[in-house]
Amino acid sequence: MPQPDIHLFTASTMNGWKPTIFLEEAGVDYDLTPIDFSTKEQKSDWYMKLNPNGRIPTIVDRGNSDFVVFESGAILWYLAEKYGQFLSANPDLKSETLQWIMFQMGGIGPMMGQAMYFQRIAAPNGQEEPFSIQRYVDESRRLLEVLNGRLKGREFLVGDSFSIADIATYPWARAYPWAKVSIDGLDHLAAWFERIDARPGVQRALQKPKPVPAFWGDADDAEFLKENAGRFSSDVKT
Ligand SMILES: N[C@@H](CCC(=O)N[C@@H](CS)C(=O)NCC(=O)O)C(=O)O
Repeated sequence: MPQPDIHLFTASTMNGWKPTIFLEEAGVDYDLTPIDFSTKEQKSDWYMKLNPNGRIPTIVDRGNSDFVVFESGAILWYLAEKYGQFLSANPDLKSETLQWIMFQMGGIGPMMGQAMYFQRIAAPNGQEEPFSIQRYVDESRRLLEVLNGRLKGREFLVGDSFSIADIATYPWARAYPWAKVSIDGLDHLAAWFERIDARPGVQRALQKPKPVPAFWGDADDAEFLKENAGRFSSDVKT
């Protein structure tokens, strides 16, 4: 049996699930190697040769001379071009898709990531920073309001079909309970969550390498809370 083209290195986090969602939704065969944060595998010499940033995700394309792609937005773009899925060929729609990906990569991800860090890692370790928490929760809420406005009268972020803009944005925005950001009154956003939650490819992806119900507010997982807060003692951020 030939090996699949795509070898994905990832973990169960918001950035980590983006390529997994693409590959499951596209129905593409791939190998997945889980990266273990507890042993700081993402900072190991072998991994940092693939990803100089020492973070997940990364892909290696065996079908393209082992070409390596890091940065989750660039990975989605690469996969969309390779497989001709989830990115319109129409130049304007393509530009809109990339605009919403940039909005996620520069806004939703970093701001919600900091809201999570200060509440889920710093605070349980005695570094309670109300000003920082307020700043990042407020900015995250503002960004979710932008998404809500965009989704008014639309099923998806761009055009009339599921795209890599939805894939990039969903794991972060959907983790609003973990970031403790309210979505009260954001009905278009809530309806979009329901639509994406229901997709079988998304559901399969969120099980890999392992499910984390605490992100979606489904479970009060004391063991996970403790393990997550333990990241304070290292330089692992999200
Ligand atoms: N901009 C990068 C961010 C990647 C990132 O921050 N990944 C986190 C998981 S969501 C990570 O690997 N954290 C481990 C660490 O900080 O060492 C991307 O989008 O790929």
